[in-house]
Amino acid sequence: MPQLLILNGPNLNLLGRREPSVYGAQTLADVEALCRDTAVRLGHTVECRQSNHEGELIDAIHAAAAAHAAGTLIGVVLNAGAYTHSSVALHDAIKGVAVPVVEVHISNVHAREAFRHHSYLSPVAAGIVVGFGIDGYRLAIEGLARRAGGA
Ligand code: CA2
Repeated sequence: MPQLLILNGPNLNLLGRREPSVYGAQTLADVEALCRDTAVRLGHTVECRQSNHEGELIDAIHAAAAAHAAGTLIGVVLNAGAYTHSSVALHDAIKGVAVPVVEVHISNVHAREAFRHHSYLSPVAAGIVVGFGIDGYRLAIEGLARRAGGA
């Protein structure tokens, strides 16, 4: 497995196609290109995945944890989309493993509807980046690289 896993959750495949005033005009492909460029600049390899299914996100975190335990993966950048606000299962998955997971949100969830203010993931995340647009993914990757001692 590559050294960084970028994991995007439900509906993030729709980025750039609707609600540009909230999420910007850039697509998921643009997000993934930004992540690849950032990782390469820092000397890391990266895998980008997107799933609309909670169980697939959990499986990906388990696989990342195994790679981290084997010393090949430094961390996960996770935008869990709306599962952020609902998923005890994702909370448990992250809590149960040692791999650092950085929670990212493109929008400032705290400036939006009240139901977006609570995150089940924040208490078990290694760090949180919120409201910087897609640049938040770059910041999260830089944070993980620095945490791993490589940048
Ligand atoms: O701000 C973020 O990154 C979010 O994680 C995006 C989620 C939302 O449920 C979270 O509260 C905050 C939504 C995913 C993207 O949904 C789209 C829907 C239509 C068009 C474009 C994106």
